[in-house]
Amino acid sequence: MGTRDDIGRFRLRLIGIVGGAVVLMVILLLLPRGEVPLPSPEHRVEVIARNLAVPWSIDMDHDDGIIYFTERVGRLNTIGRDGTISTIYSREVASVGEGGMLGLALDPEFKSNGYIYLYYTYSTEAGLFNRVVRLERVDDGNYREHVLLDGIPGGEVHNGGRIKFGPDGMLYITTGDAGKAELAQDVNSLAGKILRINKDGSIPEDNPFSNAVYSYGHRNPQGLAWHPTSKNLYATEHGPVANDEINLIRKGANYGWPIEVCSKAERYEKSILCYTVSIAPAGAVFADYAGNTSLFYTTLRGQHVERIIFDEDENITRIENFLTGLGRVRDVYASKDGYLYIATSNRDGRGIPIGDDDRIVRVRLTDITG
Ligand SMILES: [Ca+2]
Repeated sequence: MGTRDDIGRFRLRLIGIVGGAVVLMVILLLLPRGEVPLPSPEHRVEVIARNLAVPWSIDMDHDDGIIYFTERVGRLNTIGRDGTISTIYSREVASVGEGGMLGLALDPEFKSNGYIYLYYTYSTEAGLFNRVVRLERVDDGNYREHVLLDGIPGGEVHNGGRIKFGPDGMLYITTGDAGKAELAQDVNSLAGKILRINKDGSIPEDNPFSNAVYSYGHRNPQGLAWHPTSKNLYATEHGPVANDEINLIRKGANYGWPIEVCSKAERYEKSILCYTVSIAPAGAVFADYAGNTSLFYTTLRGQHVERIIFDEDENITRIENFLTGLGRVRDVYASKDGYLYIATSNRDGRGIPIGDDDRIVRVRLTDITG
């Protein structure tokens, strides 16, 4: 920071941003009030929630079609089948920097137990931390928190925050290095890891380090997805400046941070995809599209949804971009009835919110045309 070149670049960037904002405002002024441009019309994007405060995770109860999503400020909401949005739970969180109410997962047996899992940042005198809790419905209709995993190092940046149930029925959790890069290499720290716990919070017997750690050497992973056939786990990860990674996650493996990025050295897991121009990949999901099993993931800096098409041996055959025009996008969810649900992230402090940002939109997979 601080060299003349940096300042020059910063000014150029600023001119670019301001110029872009002016063009955008002119476009907005030409539109009917309240309307915001959507991605190119052939995608048939439908806005299902608007004026949100950084929606971070989406999940769905497939039995009744109700969508659940978090807002980073500390709210858990539902979208009913009639489109009604309700806040069903809220709590104080440390919504500072990249922290706040982040991950969300419904129990695999949600229909019978109604359990909802959350990952959020909180503040104590000792600093910022993250924890994973299970919400249980109590008699008066409110929710009670049952803490499953606590004391995950937090920070103003790099809180990870994605939680998802794997095909093994266990809960996987991405954590960031909390701004303390060296913690990622310490297998006794919960920072900079992909964690795995049983759904009651206990440690699975076959975890590699007798604690919650499943893989290590991560900087700030924010997306998890399992291949539907092989059950292989893939994760997205934000790199420093560039070097964002898509990784195939193996139990006990070291992904290199902060010693290596996009690991060129033998002793670290090599990313399956390394971005030398940063896209900041976040939420991820597998879905079938045009006859191919594909890994979809949102990109914050890239401002689109990206898709990797694999062959039968899970080698990458093609990479495609979709859905530019929404701004920053944080999470993507694939419903069983063939839609992708996508949450924007333009009010996260790094975007340029317009109109009714943030939004959750959906697009039918068959309507995505490239
Ligand atoms: Ca790495």
